[in-house]
Amino acid sequence: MTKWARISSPAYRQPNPRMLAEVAAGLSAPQKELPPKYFYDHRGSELFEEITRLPEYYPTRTERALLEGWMPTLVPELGTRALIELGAGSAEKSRIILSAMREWGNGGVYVPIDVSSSFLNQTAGRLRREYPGLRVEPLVADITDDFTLPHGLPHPALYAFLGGTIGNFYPPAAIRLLRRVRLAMEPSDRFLMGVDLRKDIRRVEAAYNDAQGVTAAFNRNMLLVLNHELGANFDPATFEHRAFYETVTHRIEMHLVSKIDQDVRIPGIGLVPFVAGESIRTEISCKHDRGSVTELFAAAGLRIETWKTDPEALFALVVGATA
Ligand code: SAH
Ligand code: AVI
Repeated sequence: MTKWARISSPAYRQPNPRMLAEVAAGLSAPQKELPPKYFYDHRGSELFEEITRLPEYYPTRTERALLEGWMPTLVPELGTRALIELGAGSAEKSRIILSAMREWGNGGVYVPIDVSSSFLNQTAGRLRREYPGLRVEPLVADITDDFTLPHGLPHPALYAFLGGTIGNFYPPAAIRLLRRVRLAMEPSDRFLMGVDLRKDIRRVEAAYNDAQGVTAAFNRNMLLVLNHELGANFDPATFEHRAFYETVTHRIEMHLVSKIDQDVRIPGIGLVPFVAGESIRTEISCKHDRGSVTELFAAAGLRIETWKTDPEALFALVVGATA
């Protein structure tokens, strides 16, 4: 088996119509663009986990330290009885909150929400074994859509959106998402969000251009997802990983740059032409400060209740309440 054995995989049957429409629209734009949620099949989720352990990728370990220092007091203070987490992934850091809930003496409910279905179910299975008193109710959903939470969730609930994933949404989409959380919240509920902060550009760029090439593999994985899900014939080896900081918009942009002139075939869409040097933008990762988070929250009907950063101000954990 070659490294890119999934090229032109015949495994796809009925393409997801929404995915087909999003890919068709994104690849016909002047700047080709694909939604970052398509990184995350099972392999993409595993690659993201590898990224979190890279020496260059500071966000995860910084956020973990903040959670470890704060959750044992915050959870009893809030009286958290349910944790609802957007884009939960492996829930590795969520365990810090769940352990604090257990310590506090309440088994509680955990609702991890994610698009990466098999990875989410694996996470849920592990958590059920690790926390026998916890009700785990995984939800496979796109958090940019309306989704229905399980009935009878106890309050106060804590809605969590960790990892800085809010940065992967353009501000209007981020506001729509926060507004949806706000509408679901009761007055006693709180929203806990992790945000990657603006800092020395070299530090940020290094986090998205790691020496081992894991981020490059994560980026190219999106093409394998398209091959598998839509029967496309992308050859990932002909695309180069590029990630750079955009100073005006305060964001990392990740691109896949075609090394050659080529036409890629996607059933249901047709031939997608690339000239050498042309790119697909696969992700933005917006970096924030307290002012930009205040604006996002205000537009969504939320207010910052507490703002905590690490000593180097690399990353922030913010608690939001209904305004
Ligand atoms: N919260 C974890 C994982 C972050 S990676 C952490 O902090 O380490 C981003 C996660 O969000 C992935 O698990 C991905 O599958 C999920 N995700 C990305 N876009 C999504 C969307 N539109 N809807 C639901 N989940 C999404
Ligand atoms: C999930 N998200 C917050 C990550 C980020 O840093 O924007 C995804 C990622 N992309 C490249 N490396 C990590």
